[in-house]
This record gives sequence, structure tokens and C-alpha cells, in this order.
Amino acid sequence: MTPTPTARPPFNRLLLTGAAGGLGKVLRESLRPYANVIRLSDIADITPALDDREEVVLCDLADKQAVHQLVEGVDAILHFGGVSVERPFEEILGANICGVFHIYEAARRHGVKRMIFASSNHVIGFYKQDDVIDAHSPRRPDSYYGLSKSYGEDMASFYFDRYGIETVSVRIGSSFAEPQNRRMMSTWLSFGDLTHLLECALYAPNVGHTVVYGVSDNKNVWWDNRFATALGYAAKDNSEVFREKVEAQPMPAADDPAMVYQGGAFVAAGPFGD
Ligand code: NAI
Ligand code: 15L
Repeated sequence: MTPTPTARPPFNRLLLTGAAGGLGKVLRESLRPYANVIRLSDIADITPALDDREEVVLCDLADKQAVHQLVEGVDAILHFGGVSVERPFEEILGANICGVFHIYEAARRHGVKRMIFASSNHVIGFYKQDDVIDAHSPRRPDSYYGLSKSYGEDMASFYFDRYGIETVSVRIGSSFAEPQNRRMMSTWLSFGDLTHLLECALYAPNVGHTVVYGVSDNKNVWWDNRFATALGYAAKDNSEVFREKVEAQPMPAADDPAMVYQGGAFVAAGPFGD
């Protein structure tokens, strides 16, 4: 994806966690217009810095001291690192539960004032696909993973109320190059719309703790996304262009969780360790 030029004054230094991941690789490129320097971090190997506008720092989010050092000197944080699918609770604990505490605590100690938290639709995954909800609807996490994102949103709320650190929590739907199945026709978020939404989230004034959905302008959406609109978000892409390709896939049974629940198959993962 070629970065879109911006008229916004760039941040001096942005931190992107999860930089080796699927979205991290996309954002590494697309966020370049918004910062003089991007600090890229992950527990996994990252391609070396391309130029003096990138810094690469390997860091385990479960390591409090390492996260403290990671955050020094940054102006805003895009927190995308962590376990991104359903796993046994013990695997989620370090990266997602301790990790989100470590990143907020480091932000407080270093005076960082703006966070973007990569939350997930799995915070509300137990709603049915014929429910229409907004970002203030009661949460219905569908997994330990969804619970960890729900906890991250609460952490964001607490750090705003207690310390004035502002966060936009983005409940990302399904952000891939293309929707991969029928459910993602509703939840798909294009990389271009993701970048635009993050730009809005970085620059909008007085966001406090705002929760929005990360979803493109799809035909059948389940989420009233007016809080994203209030930040200036106007999605440009629409999953309809992929409909024929997606509908060429075999139709799942009507009672398949992928056809019933907003969180799809995540609602049926586990139990683990029996
Ligand atoms: P991903 O799994 O490709 O990337 C996550 C990155 O976090 C990986 O590179 C991984 O090495 C890193 N990570 C895991 N444990 C870590 C630890 N202990 N310390 C430091 N780094 C660690 O996931 P993806 O798709 O790029 O998603 C990025 C973020 O957005 C995740 O937080 C995910 O939960 C969230 N999200 C993504 C969605 C999507 O559709 N891609 C949907 C909803 C939320
Ligand atoms: C997520 O939260 C995951 O990180 C991603 O891999 C997808 O499973 C996405 O949700 C989704 O619900 O499609």
C-alpha cells in the first residue's frame, strides 16, 4: 500500500507494537506520513530499519522493564502487539493482560498522552448477527482473547479517568486484504480504511476514551459506528466487490456459529486443557 500524503503535522516519534504481525507490516508503511520516526516493536523478528525514519526494538510485552524502556521518547502509541486469536488463558495472560498494563504504565511514567488500542470485535462476539449494536452496548466477550481486549478497554478507561491519558479503542472487525468468508462481508476493514481510521484516532482532539468499530463501508454491517464518524472517519471501501468470490465458497449450515454470531467461530473455541 502506498502511503497517502497528509497535511497533518507529523508526530515526532510514534511507537507501533505488533510491528512484525499482519497489520503491523501494513501499518509500518502506511503510517510513515504521520511521524518523523516510527519505533517498530515486536517479540518476533522484524525486518531491519529501512532508513533513519525507523527504529526497531525487540520487546516482550510481558516484560515490564523492557516495555518501560520501549516507550521512552515516544509521543503516541499504536498498541497492536499481543496474541491475536483465541488461545488458552495462560498464553493470553502475559502478552494481552500484563502487556496492556505494562504499556499504559510506561505511557504514564513517560508522559505519553495518546494511545490507540487495537481492540477487537470479539469483545462483543456473542451478539447475534441480526443484532445491531453500538460501541456503548454491553460487552459480550466470546473468548479469553475477547476478554483480554475487554480488559484492555477498561485499562484505557481507567488511565484516562485517573491520569488523563487519552485512548481510542478500535474494535477491529476483520482486517485482511480481502474478506475471507461470508461473515467477513460484514466485518471487513480494508487496510486503507484502517489507516484512515487510525489517522482520525491519532489527531482528533479531546477523545477521552472513545470506543469505535474498525469496519469498512460494507453493505450489511451490525455496528452503528457514529462514534467513529464523530472522529472524522468516513470509510471508502466496501466488501461488495468481493461478494461473488466469497459466495463461491460452500454455504455453512444455518446453525454454524460462523453464520449466527458476530464473533463467528471464536464463540465455539475451547475448552482447553480438559
Ligand atoms: P498478528 O498476530 O499478525 O500480530 C500480532 C503481533 O503481536 C505478532 O507479530 C506477535 O509476534 C506480536 N506479539 C505476540 N505476543 C507478543 C508479546 N508477548 N510481546 C510482543 N509482541 C507480541 O495479528 P494482526 O492481525 O496483525 O493484529 C494486530 C492487532 O490487531 C492484534 O492486537 C489483534 O488482536 C488486533 N486485531 C486484529 C484484527 C484483524 O482482523 N487483523 C481484528 C481485531 C483485532
Ligand atoms: C480478530 O480479533 C483476530 O485478531 C483476527 O485474526 C480475525 O480473527 C478477526 O478478529 C475476525 O474476527 O475476523
